[in-house]
Amino acid sequence: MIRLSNFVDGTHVAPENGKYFASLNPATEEVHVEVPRSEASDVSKAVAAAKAAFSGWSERRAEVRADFLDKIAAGIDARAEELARAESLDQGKPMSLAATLDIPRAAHNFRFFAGVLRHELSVAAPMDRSMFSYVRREPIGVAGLISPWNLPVYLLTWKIAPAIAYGNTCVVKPSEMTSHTAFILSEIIRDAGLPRGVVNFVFGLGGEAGQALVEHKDVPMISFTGGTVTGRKISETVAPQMKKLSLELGGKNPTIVFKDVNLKKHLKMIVRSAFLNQGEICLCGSRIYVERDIYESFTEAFVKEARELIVGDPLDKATFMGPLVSKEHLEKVQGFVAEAKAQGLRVLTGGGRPENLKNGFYFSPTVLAPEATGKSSEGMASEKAFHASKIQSDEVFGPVVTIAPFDSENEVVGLANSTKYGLSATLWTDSLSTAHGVAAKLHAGTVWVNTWMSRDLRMPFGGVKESGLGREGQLDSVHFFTEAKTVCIRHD
Ligand code: TXE
Repeated sequence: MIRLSNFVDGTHVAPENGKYFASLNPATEEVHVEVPRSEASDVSKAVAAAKAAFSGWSERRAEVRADFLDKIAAGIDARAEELARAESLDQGKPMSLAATLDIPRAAHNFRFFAGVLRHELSVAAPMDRSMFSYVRREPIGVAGLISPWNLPVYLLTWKIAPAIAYGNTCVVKPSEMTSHTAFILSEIIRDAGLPRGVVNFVFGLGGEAGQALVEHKDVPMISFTGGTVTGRKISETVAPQMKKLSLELGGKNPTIVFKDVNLKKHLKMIVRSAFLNQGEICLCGSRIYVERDIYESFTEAFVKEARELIVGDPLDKATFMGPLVSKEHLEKVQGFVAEAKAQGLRVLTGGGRPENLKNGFYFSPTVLAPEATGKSSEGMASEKAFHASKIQSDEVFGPVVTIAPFDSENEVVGLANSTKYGLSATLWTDSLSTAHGVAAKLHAGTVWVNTWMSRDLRMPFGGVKESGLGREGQLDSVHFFTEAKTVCIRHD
C-alpha cells in the first residue's frame, strides 16, 4: 500500500495527527493510496517554511529560477510513464490519455514559464526629456494553490510554475481524490534540488487542510481551480482579508453546429469534445445545438460515433473512456440522467452502466434529446420545456450531452448564453463571417472554431459569470503572481 506524506521544508513528513484516509482506484474500487488527513497545524508549518524561503528565492536571478523550472520539467519527463500510470489509476482516465495529454503538459507548464521569465521585457515610458516611468513586477510572498481531481498534475503545475518562476514560494493542496501524482511531483521537486521551502505540499480534505490554507494570514494570494460552489465559499473567506484570488470554476459549454459544417472532417473531434476524460473536463461541450436542416442526420452520426467509443480498463491502450472519479460523482451523474428521463427527455444512447463492466464507477457515453422536435405545437412545446430543464443549465461533469435543434443565429446565441456559466464555447462552421460574428456575441472566456481544446499558453484562459474570476496564461498568470510597481524618475 502506497502511503503518501506531506512535503514541508524540503522533507517528506507524516501529518501531525498521524491520520490518513483511503483514496480508491475508480476502476477496481480498491484502495489505491493512503492520503494524509492534514489539519491546520500541518498547513501552518508549511506556510512558515514557505515564508522563510521567500526572501532567498525571490532574490535569486531570474535565470537561476528558470533553470530550476527546466530541471523540474526534465524530472517529469524522466518519470513520465510512472506519472501517467499513477494518474490513470488514481483518477480513472485512460493511461494513454494521461501519457499524451496530462503529463506532457505538466512538463510543458514549467518549460513555458521558464521561457516567459527568460524573455520578459518590462514597461518603461518617457514622459518628457527629464522624466520617465518604469514598471517593476515584484513577487508577493506565499501562494496558496488548490487544484481539482479532473486533470490533477496538469492543472497543479499550471499554478506552481508561474508562482515560483516569479519569485513566490507556495503551499499546494491537491484534491483529496487524486493526490498521487502530486506526491510524485514533490519527489521530483526535491530531486531537482529546489531550495527547501519554495514548494510545500499538504495533502488532505478541502474543508480541513484546504480551508486552513485559504484562511491563513500569511498567505496573501489564493489560486483555485474546482467547482463553483467551493469557489464561492473561498471567495467569502478571503474577501475580508483582501487576498488576491484567482478562480477557475465550472462550465456548461455550448457546442454550436451550423448546417455548413464539414461534418466528415469534424465529427470525431465534436464527439471527443463531449466525452474526453469521461466528460470530466470543465471545457467539454455538453450542450450541442444543431441547425435544424441537419439535426436528424447529425444526431444519427453523432450517436453512432458515441456508441463506438471503447469504455473499459484505463490501462488498456484501446480504451477511450475509463470510470468516473468516484462513487459519489457517478451517483451525481446518474441523478442528472434520471431526472432528465423523468422530465421526458429521450435517451438516444447510454444512460447507465456499460453491460460488460460490473465493477468500477463506469457510465456509458450518454446522449439526451428533447422528447419531440419540429414546428408542430407538440415539438415546439417540447423544445421549450427542454431548454428550461436542469440538464441544460447545471454542470454534470460526466459523459452526458444533450442535442437540440435551432433555427437562427440569434436563437442559438441566446440559448448558448442562457446559463450562469461562461467558460468556453465551440463553433463548427465553414463560414468565416459566422465564425467571427457568433464568436463576438458569445459570453465565454474561450471560443474555439472548427477545433477544440487547442491551447496556446500565451493567451488568456478563464471564464466569465460563474465560471471564474481572472485569467491564467502568459501575461495573466504573471500579473496574478506579481504586484506591479510604477517608478517615476525626474533627472534634470
Ligand atoms: O470539489 P471542489 P470537486 C466541478 C465539477 C465537480 C465540482 C466539484 O462540477 O463536480 O466542480 O469539484 C478543495 N477551502 N469541477 O469535487 O470542492 C478540494 O480539496 C479550500 C470543475 O473537485 O471543487 C480540492 O482540492 N479548498 C473544475 C479543490 O478544492 C477546498 C474541475 C476542488 O474541489 C474547500 C473539477 C474549501 N472549503 C471540478 N473545499 C474545473 N473548472 O476544471 C474543497 N476544497
